Amino acid sequence: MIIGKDIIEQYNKAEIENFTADFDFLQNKLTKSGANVAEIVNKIADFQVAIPSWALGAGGTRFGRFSFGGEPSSLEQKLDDVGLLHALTHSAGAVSLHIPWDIPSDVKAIKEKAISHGLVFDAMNSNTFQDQAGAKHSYKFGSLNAVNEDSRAYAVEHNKEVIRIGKELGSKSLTVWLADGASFPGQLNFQTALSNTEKSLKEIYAGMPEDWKLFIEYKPYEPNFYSTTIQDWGTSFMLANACGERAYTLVDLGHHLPNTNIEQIVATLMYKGKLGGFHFNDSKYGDDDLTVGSIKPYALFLIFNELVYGMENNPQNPYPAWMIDASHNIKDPLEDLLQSLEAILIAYAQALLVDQKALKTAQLNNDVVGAQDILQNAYRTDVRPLLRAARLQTGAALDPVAAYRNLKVRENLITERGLETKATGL
Ligand SMILES: [Mn+2]
Repeated sequence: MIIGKDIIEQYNKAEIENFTADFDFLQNKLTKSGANVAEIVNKIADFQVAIPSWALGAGGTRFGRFSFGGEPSSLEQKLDDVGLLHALTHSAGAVSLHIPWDIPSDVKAIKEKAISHGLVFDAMNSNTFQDQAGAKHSYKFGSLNAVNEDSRAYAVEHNKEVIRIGKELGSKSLTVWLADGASFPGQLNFQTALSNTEKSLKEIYAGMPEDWKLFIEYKPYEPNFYSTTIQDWGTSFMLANACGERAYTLVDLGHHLPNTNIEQIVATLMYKGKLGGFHFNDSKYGDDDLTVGSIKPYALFLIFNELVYGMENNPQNPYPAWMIDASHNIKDPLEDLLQSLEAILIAYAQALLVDQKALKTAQLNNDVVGAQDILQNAYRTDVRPLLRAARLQTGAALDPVAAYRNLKVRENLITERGLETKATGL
């Protein structure tokens, strides 16, 4: 299924009157307070978030998986799904592939397919957290950190293969997330595990083309429950520094223990020029992989406030690679991703509204009440008309979820692909 511009235009016509009234009201209000509305709308329109290929099918838990029909069963179909999201929002202009789930059989055709949907290939993801059929060596007791030299070399070689495939597609970065760790005390020597990991990452880094970046992701626990070799941002930061200039830390919102001050981590990394990638999701307890903004929208805003500050004040930090990393166990994944994109742009728009000059003055005067008010004034603004203005500008749907339902996208996908299809992935 392809959603053409004309269909969206037609759909928007019915919504335009309500939109104009809301937008005019907000624009007047913001302009009076000194905000440059046109500039903010342009920034929202420009913001692009990569969709991971594994988020387009039903996700499962340790206990079960419930599919819902029309899932993409090939790389081509995954690109088509991301194409649908991009047509509806114009904010999902990139896809993040996972090897070995997404090895293209015809690179040229895949590239053409991506171009036809206006998509680029964002970071490539390697997989050393499970053994594939016919694997020569096992990752059961670790990959880049493994005691077993063969497993380690096998994992390094896999990452090099991912780089080769990514290079053909035009990707410019590799994300490494490791499940490596121990479930029981005594199982691993911490120092040996860390040193093995550093050595392996350096080998992978050395195998990257000159214009590539390496993103090192961290996570405190799961699948291992006693220790994880790259457990926190500090370990990732240390390893990135050991690798070199083009190695960075990747922050995944779900990869923190409850109540961790993620906005402070973001600020610290950007100050040091080492925040390379960012994965969006939300959670109540751990790595819950829930829809962005569904549990802690204020925390998301505070994080975006630091991201916006960093993008404006830290030229030493590259523009971060944004990706949604969530799992969709009971919602239609495409609707869930549309909700996540909306939540990301809302938090971004709110952060763009923060009066940075006034905030600095409040901080210099130790005006704690004033500082809080400045942040919360921005957070409590209903910025949705700004998102709609950006969508109108780019030819996206004013209300993407409503348009998705109106156009019966899922029903169409089920007709095209059948009820029993199953996406590769987790
Ligand atoms: Mn992640």
